[in-house]
Amino acid sequence: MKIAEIHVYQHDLPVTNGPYKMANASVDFLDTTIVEIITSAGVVGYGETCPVGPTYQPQHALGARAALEQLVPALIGENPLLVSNLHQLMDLNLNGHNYAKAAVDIALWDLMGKHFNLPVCDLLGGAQLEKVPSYYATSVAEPDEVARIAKEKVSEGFPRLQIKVGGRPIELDIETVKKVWETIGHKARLVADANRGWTSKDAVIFSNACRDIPVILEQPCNSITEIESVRSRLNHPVYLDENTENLSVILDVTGRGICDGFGLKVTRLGGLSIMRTVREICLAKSMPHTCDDSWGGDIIAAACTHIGATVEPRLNEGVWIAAPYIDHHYDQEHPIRIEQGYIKVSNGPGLGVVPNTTLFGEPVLSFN
Ligand code: 0XW
Ligand code: MG
Repeated sequence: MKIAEIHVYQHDLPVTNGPYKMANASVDFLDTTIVEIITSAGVVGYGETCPVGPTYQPQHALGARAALEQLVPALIGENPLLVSNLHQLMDLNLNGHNYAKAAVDIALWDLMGKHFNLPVCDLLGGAQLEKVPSYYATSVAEPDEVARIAKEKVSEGFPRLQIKVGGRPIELDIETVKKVWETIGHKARLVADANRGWTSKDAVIFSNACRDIPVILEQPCNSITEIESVRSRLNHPVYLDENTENLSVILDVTGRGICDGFGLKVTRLGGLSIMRTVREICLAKSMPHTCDDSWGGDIIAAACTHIGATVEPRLNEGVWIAAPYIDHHYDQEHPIRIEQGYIKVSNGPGLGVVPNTTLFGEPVLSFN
């Protein structure tokens, strides 16, 4: 079996009830990129990568498609089952750009699952759960509004809430998290995600003001150096998200004990192959982590759910997907959605999602 064709599609995902606001980004619609790999045996695999706008992290949608144009031709004619070899080949054709390579990687895992008639979670080591816990992430908003949404989401069954903070006076962030805690208490686990938006001074002020609230601080400041310098002055656990750019960063920060866990993004790290390695490192170091992406439709949601299902439950911080903010699914029969705070793991072959490609129009890039 050989890779016979690769097509790249562009698709817009409007944000329902948008904009979605974070400390460093406000988005009304997301530009997603879908990779379709077709083999000589007629097996088809799908991957996706969808940075949440151009300012959340250095990765952006136009960059993903430019990188794919550079690296995809080298894959034609290769054996799609040799995923590690194909990563080496991609690296020989383009340095970095893990988030673009991730879309290829995810498509290869989907294809492998279909070829062997197994769900991707089985190929990744086996699901530990039938339903994966999800979490709800609020937009940066007024304290009363965030507390109202938090109450609603807890009553829907979400076991964890991520409260977006940052990009405004720290007093408002303190008030927001206090109001949420007064409203929901221990009914859900709490995270305050500043998305790099706090100065180290803000982080210390927040942590002192909210000393008695059990909340994780996700990516409080911009750089690892800032977080490192402030960590001993914080009363709360710290998770890294945006700084986890690649495997070397994960090895460095776990080795030096810079953080207590991670908010991981499958595509930023380079796909399911690298996530599997990161999962093992986190297991060895007892580091809790999520298996998310920054945005994307059913393909990326399925990929996150499959890897999320394989995480030891004690370390599983959940799988965030964008479904609550998206008005359509790629696969009407097998949509990936959250029900009472949890996502069912598909047991169909591959990712378990068969996208209706007519939604995406003509490919923007095609190679054969
Ligand atoms: C909540 N998320 C997983 C989705 C948003 O795109 C940002 C992200 C995060 O944790 O930073
Ligand atoms: Mg985050």
